[in-house]
Amino acid sequence: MSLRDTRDTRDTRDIQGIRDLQGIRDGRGSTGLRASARRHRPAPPVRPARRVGVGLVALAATAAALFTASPTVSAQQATARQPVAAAHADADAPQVRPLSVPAPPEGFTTTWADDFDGAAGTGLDTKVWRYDAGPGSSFGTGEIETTTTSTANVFHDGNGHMVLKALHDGSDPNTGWTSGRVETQADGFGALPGGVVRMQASIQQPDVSTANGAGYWPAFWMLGAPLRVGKTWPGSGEVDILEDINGRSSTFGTLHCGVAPGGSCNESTGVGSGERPCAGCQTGYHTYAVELDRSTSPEQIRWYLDGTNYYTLKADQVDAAQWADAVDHSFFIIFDLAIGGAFPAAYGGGPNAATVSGGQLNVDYVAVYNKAPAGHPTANLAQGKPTTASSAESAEFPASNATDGDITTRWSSQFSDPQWLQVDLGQTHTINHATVIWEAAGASAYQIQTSNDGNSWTTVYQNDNSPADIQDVDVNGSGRYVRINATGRNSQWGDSVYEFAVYGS
Ligand SMILES: [Ca+2]
Repeated sequence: MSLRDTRDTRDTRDIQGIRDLQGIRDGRGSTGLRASARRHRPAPPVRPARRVGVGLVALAATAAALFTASPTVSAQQATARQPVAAAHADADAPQVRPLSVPAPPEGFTTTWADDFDGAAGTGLDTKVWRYDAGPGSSFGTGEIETTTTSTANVFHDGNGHMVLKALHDGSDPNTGWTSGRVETQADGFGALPGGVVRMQASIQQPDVSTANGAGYWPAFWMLGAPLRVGKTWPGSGEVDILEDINGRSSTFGTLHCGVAPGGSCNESTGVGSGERPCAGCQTGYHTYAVELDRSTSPEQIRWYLDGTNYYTLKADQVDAAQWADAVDHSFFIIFDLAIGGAFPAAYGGGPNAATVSGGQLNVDYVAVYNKAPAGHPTANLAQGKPTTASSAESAEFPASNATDGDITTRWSSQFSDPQWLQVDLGQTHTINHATVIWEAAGASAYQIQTSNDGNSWTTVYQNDNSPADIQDVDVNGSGRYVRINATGRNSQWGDSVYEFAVYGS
């Protein structure tokens, strides 16, 4: 396990969310609303970088996956995933030592993963994970637990799993619950135009039944990164990869988009698979995944259980603009174990006297895999090259983070215009393609420019209306130096770039 100590911590803009509570349950059982509730919390102070690293598999070189064409996958890699799912499906041995994060599916490369290999009883690495702690009532979903940072509720089990544990105190089933909710600090997980991204986790749902699990609501899901800079839910997008309620041995896959209520995603229900059987999912580990596929026309989202594609949603099933706003950008990943709320209630459940304390959402690993667009160039001339910038928000967000090949680290400028990020390629190159993975806090207007001397610049690409955080463009130029020259921002924050890749010869 390589330890990543360069992972950036989200800073003062930790929670820019909305607390607008659109938690109205509709008649047929909303799976939704979860996102409507980004809690307002006091902004934490900026912290110096901490070197904490438990359980993180940082597949270094991996962000290259975003930018490189499909690799040739060996037969060994292609088959490596199957034994993992099989092992986890063993209902008699749910606590078996997990295997490593699976090799990527054929044609994909691993972008990021965490296998939760921390010591027993330890909490999560807060440079990687953000605790979304506070009263569940603030999420707008009607849930009643309080999520905490306590290792009683969120911990590594020492056997390769992250555990979110719901605990009940007292005799009233409708009060006294604590549990866990965590989300990735990084929010740059997405697909290039023409590419595919797959989010996958191996999970054992809480080992409860319909007899003793009323009110339980585990979830593995993701929210559009624009939510973190003030875009509103559900327009900013939510993809629910796993939800279950009341110990029903089921899974639900859902997209939320557009406006609430109503809109083309039928909010606040969302559009999705509805209830699907998930046999053994309370007693063993199963693999839940979603693929956002931007290589097809129309684009698709596909949901998978143990490798089987059980539901597909196509972009033309919803409004085109609402799809683009919800899907065509980066995301961050969330795990939570709620108690009570609109979704369990819609299926006739809510915590009652028979609801047991101590149910656990166990996560073996979570991984993000990317497939590059067909024909995408592979040799990133900028990676690892000397990179400088006009400014940095702090020492935690240096210019070099934008060319380190790690999709979870980013450069961020001071909160003013203009700003630039410059790479010295070492010698003159012909440059014909560039990729910029902005954070949701990105430029609203920028140019890509080349130079032979680092002083006199030629614009080879210009975007004066750049709301998208994932940009992948052809350019035509040459030079030893290449830079992003940002002249306007799309948020109050700085210009923030996870990765800047340059291709040519
Ligand atoms: Ca980076």
